[in-house]
Amino acid sequence: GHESDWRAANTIDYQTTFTEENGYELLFVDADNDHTAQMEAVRNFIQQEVDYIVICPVQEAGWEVVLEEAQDAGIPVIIADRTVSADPALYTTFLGTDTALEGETAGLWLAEYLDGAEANILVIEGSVGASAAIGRTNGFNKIAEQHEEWTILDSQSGDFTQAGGQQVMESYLKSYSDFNVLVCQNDNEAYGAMDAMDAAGVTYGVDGDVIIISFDATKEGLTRTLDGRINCNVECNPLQAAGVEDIIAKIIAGEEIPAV
Ligand code: GZL
Repeated sequence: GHESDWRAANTIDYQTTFTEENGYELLFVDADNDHTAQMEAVRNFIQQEVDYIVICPVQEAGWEVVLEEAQDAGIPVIIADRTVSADPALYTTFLGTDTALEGETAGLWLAEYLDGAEANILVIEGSVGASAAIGRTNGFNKIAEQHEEWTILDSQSGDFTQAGGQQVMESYLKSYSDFNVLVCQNDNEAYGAMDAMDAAGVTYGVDGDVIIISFDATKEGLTRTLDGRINCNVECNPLQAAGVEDIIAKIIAGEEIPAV
């Protein structure tokens, strides 16, 4: 896709790693955050008899059939960035971050920052069905459940986009006036939410009324964290192509590949 700055960095990383001068022919498809388009792209790769297929799955569900087709065609599949719910026997390995740990990290940071104070929390989730959104939600909720002084008022998807973050925040501002924490599951959603709060005169950040927690720690996200507009930004490294390249080298060398 091209939903976020993180995704753009991830894409550039693949395109600058799997180059002709490095000995590769890269067939790259931007499926525009669409699961059906991703499955179609994988089927086309199988038809073209590629050597390896790398999938950054928009959603975790619905991959069993096309993974079986790739396996039947004898093409190793590497699942990258987000996980799939399919049986791990259907693909070579997964390489990506632990988004549940990222969610927990955000919760633990908030607990320390609030030091027992009450929290009325709004959440802008990532794309529906994406393991990154599910992981961050579950991880954060694991900590939230330990704090009876915290209330999660609402949790809706902003699809990891700036427009989505703004739309959800505009809707929240119509329904909620007593929130003091906003969790955005990526930086681009946070930028959109900030635009909405600016327009409504709601203050945020270290000197504002609303604590903002974000994920990705992109360059712009870090800038807004360092200047205090975002209170906490949980890192998620988009530079995964070298790890994928290592896995391919191991496959070529006939080495054992760990499942994760
Ligand atoms: C996380 C990745 C997420 C980023 C978003 O591993 O899947 O997708 O957090 C991106 O910015 O859209």
